[in-house]
Amino acid sequence: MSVHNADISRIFEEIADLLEIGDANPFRVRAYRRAARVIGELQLDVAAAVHHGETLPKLPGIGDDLSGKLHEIARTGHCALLDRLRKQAPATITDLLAIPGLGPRRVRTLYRELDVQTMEQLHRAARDGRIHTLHGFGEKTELNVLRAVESRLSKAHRCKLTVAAQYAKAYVEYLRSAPGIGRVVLAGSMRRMRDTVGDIDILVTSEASSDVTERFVHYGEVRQVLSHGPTRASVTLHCGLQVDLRVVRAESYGAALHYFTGSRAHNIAMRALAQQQGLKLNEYGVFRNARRVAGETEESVYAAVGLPFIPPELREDHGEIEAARGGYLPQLVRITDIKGDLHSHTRWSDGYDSVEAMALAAKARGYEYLAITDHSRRLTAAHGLDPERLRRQLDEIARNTTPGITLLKGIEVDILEDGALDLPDSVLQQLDIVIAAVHSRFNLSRARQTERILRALEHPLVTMLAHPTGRLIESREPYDVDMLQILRKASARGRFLELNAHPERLDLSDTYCHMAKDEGVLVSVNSDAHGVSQFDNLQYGIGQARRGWLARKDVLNTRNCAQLRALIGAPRRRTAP
Ligand code: DGT
Ligand code: CA
Ligand code: CA
Repeated sequence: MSVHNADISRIFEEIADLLEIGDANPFRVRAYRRAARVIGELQLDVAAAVHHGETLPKLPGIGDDLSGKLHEIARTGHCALLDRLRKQAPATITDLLAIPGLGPRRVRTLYRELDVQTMEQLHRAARDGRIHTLHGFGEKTELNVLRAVESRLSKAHRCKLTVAAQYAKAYVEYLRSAPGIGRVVLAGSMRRMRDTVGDIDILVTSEASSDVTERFVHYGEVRQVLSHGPTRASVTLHCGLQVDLRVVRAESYGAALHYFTGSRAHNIAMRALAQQQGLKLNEYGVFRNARRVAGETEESVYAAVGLPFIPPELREDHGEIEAARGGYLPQLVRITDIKGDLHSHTRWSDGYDSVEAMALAAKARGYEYLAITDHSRRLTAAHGLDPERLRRQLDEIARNTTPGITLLKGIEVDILEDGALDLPDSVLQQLDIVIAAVHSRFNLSRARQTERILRALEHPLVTMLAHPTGRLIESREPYDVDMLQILRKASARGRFLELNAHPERLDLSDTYCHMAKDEGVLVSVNSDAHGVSQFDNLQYGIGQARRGWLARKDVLNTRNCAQLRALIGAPRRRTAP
C-alpha cells in the first residue's frame, strides 16, 4: 500500500488535534501542525523517496523526532503515537473539529463538560441550548455551531480536488502497468477541474475488460468493493474516497470519455442537440439509425452534432453549447501563457525559502517576473513585516542579481477592519505592487465587509485584492461580500483581482472569474507560493480560471514584463505625490 503526502499530513494534523484536545504543550502541538502543513504542500513524494532509500531534503521545522515519525509513517502507513492518542480519546472526537469555530480547545470543553463525542450529540447540545453557558462560548457561537452541524449532517462530503488528485494519480499508474491495457484517463468532475470532487472516475480502454476490473478491485488501498462486473466496478479506498471504473473498447473511447466527463447537465443538453438532428448519442458512440457515425474521439462526437471541441472545464451547461454553436467559445488561458507570478512569500514572513531561491525557481519555470509579497506586520503569526524589516527586505531584493528574471518589490498588506491599510503610504510608495488582503474579522456584516474592501480598493497605492472571498475549501465559508460592487470598483479604479491558486483557496471561484470577465476586470492567477515547490499550485488556479471562461487576454499575468509594468504602474503614476 502506498502512502501519500496527504496521508502523512493528515496523521500529523490529527496528532496535533488530539494533543491539543488533551491539553499538551502548545509548542509540541505547533510543531506537528507545522509539519503537517510542510508535508502537505511538498511536491516531492516522501514515501517514495524513503522507499528508494533517498535522503530527504532538510524540511523546515522537522527535527529528529518528527523525522523519525515521518519515516515510520512512510514505511508503515501508521504512527504508533497516533494509535496511542486515539485510544485515549473517543473515536469520533476529531470529527467535531470540522465545524467552523470549533477548535481543539472548545472541543475539549464540550467533551469534558457535556460529554459531547459525536456530531449527533453536538447537534442535540446546540439545539437544547446547553452550549452557550459554557466558558468560552456564547449565544452567537451556539447558533453558528447549530447551523454548521445542520448543514453538515445534510450534505454529502466532497473532497478537495488536489487531495483526490494524489490518490487518483497513484491508482492510474497502478492500472497502467497492467498487461493488455490501452488508455487510462480520469473523467468526471476531476477532469472538469471542479474545486472539489464527489468521487474519482477512471476510464480505461481494453479488449480484455474483465481482467482490468479484476486488477482494479485488487488495488492495495481498496477498503471495500462496492460493485464488480465485467466492464465496470466501484470501490472505496482506505481514505474514504469512492472510485468508479468503466472499461470500454477503443472504438468507443471518445463517446465514453465524453459521457463520463459530464457534467450530467452538459450530457443532457448534448443528447437533446443530437436528437434534433436525428442522431442518438450515448456512451458507446453517435448513431444514425443503427449505424455508428462517431465515437472514437471526443472531437468526432462534437463534430457529429456540428460543434467544435468544448474543453472539459466548460462542460457545465452554462452556455458553452450555445457559444460553441455561435462560434464564440473563448480560447481558454493555458498554463504556458503565464509569464510571471505576482504573489509569493519568503522566509522574511511565513515562507520557507530565501528571496534568491524563489527567484531561481521562478526563472527555472520560464517566468519573466516574480513579485515578492510577504505579509505586513498585523499578521504576527506569519512574522509580518514592519517598515524597518520591509526596508531590509527591499535592500535584499534590490541586491538580487538572478539573471533573466525581474523581481518586483511587493507586499501582501492587511486590510484593517475599517478598510485602512496596515502600513503607511510612505512605505507602500516604494513598492512596485501592493496586494491588499483580508486576514481578520471574517464575520463582519455584508455591508461592512464590502465597505471595508471598497475602501481598500479606493486607496491610490493598492494594485490588487488577494483571495477576494477568503474561503478555505471545505473548511471556511467565504466572507459575505457584494462581489459585483467590488468588481465595479476595481474596474473603475483600474485595480485587479487575484485568483489565488493555493489548493485550499482557489479564490476567486470559477463563477466569480466569469463575473470579473463580464465586468472587464483582469484576474491575476497567482501561486501564493510559500516555498519553491509551491509554484506548481498554479495548475489548479489555471483550472479554475478556465472553468471561469477566462481567455489569455483576461488574465493579467499573461502580459510580458513591460506590458505588466504599464498596467500596474498606471494608477500609481496618476496619484503620485
Ligand atoms: P462528482 O463526482 O459529484 O464530483 O461529479 P461527477 O460529474 O464526476 O459525477 P459522477 O461521478 O456521478 O458521474 C461522472 C459522469 O458520468 C457525470 O459527470 C456524467 C456521467 N453520468 C453519470 N450518471 C449519469 C446519468 O444518470 N445521466 C447522464 N446524462 N450522465 C451521467
Ligand atoms: Ca465523479
Ligand atoms: Ca462517479
